[in-house]
Amino acid sequence: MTQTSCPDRLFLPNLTVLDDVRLGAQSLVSSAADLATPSVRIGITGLSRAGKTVFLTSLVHALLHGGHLPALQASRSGRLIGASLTQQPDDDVARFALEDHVHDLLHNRTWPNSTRQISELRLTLRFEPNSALARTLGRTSLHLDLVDYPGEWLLDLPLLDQDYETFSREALTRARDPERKALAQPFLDAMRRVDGAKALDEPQAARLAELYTQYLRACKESENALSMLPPGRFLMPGELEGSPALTFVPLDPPLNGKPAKNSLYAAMEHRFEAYKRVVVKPFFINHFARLDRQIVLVDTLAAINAGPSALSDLRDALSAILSCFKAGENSILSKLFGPRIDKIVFAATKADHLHHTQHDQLEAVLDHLVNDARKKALFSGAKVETMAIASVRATREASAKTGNDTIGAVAGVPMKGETINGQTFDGEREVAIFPGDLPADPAKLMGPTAKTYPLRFVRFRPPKLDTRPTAKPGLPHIRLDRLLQFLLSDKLA
Ligand SMILES: Nc1nc2c(ncn2[C@@H]2O[C@H](COP(=O)(O)OP(=O)(O)OP(=O)(O)O)[C@@H](O)[C@H]2O)c(=O)[nH]1
Ligand SMILES: [Mg+2]
Repeated sequence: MTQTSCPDRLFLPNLTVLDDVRLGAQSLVSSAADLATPSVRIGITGLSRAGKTVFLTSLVHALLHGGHLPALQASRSGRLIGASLTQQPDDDVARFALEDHVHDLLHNRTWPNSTRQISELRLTLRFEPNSALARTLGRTSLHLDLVDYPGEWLLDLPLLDQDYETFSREALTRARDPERKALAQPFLDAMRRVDGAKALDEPQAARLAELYTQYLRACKESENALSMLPPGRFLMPGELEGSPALTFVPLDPPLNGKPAKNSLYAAMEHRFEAYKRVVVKPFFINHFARLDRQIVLVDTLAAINAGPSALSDLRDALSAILSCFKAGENSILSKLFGPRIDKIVFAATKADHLHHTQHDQLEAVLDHLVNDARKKALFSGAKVETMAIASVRATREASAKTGNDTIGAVAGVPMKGETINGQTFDGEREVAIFPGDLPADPAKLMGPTAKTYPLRFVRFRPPKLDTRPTAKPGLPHIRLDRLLQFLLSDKLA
């Protein structure tokens, strides 16, 4: 595990003074509510398929059902008395479908589908405080507010700080990158055939948007597992399915100065600004600007497996996203005028795909990935920790002898249809897999001389639970308790 603290600095995306006042007012309201039962709003941040929904399900399930959490001091010492689901703070947000996800994991042994809309859950913990002051004040409960959303939408947050010209330049540079060019070609060809200075032609704009969406989808599905794919609603539109808000694309700036108001370029610029104002900003203000603590889940293994370009793409995406959050130590003033995120955990998810002897290397790769953001001081004095976790441990460890050496393997039931070395699995049979070794130096995975370290990697089914009365309750996991200890120990003191 690696701990860091960064120099003090405040980061805000492009919000107006009015937005800040609104946020300050929201903070005042929650500060007043704090006097009764304090609440911690925890952001579960992660790109699509990073493991947010599984994480949230497993975490809440463990706290509700007295799961095995020995590294969480309050749980180990018996001070954590219980947990219950209580009325969520926002009436206009769907409730997280906890029961459905638990049922799928436990009884069907299937993973949840990709998340299509935002949802929320409030979990109230009851505990016996350590400190005499907390006991005197009767501080014996803590609300945890947790939000789940489609990972693609996260990629929209960096747009808040961009104008249309910057968005277009960056998006088109990426589209022309050798890694992406073949996938972007139909869109780039169509774009070359239009003149942004000419009058808007609605079917033409719709066709361009369709080609642009197809390009983003192809990047997501490609073996390169690319991450930087804004605008997020193009891939996961939610309630905006078919809406004109999604009919804009990046365009090269017109050669002859500012185009006329009725031009294609001006229309695209207008729609981009509308998308930011109507879609991205409310999402940010309502769900992210009020976060107290943050868990950033990263599917590091998928990116390692896809190779150096996927890793550098992921690093850029993380850096861009993290620059949108306010981080730093909370003071009374900052609490009144918009609280900052004072603790961030970076977690490499799905660590159960590797033998535990490889977990340090996995953490080192994640550490390397977020180093860029750290150098830019994006964490601003917040306490930061990096760890390798599995929200639901789908494997057990095994070892195999090769000559005089013993190698660490993992055993589990690969999902139906998964293949490895030409062998296709039926979703029932357990197999042991030696996933391969990660390099001791993560720099070998990224940078100009980097190479791909392919792992033998299959998706495992969720585990079959031990139903004997002596079995530990809850879903098996790796370091979920350590993560909670880092995140909540002070709140449960
Ligand atoms: N073995 C293992 N697989 C996991 C774990 N967590 C997630 N997965 C796998 O990763 C996939 C994605 O997990 P989700 O929790 O749905 O990811 P998400 O971040 O919510 O994705 P979106 O909803 O698309 O944004 C799952 O379908 C599983 O295949 C884990 O702890 N162990
Ligand atoms: Mg999800």
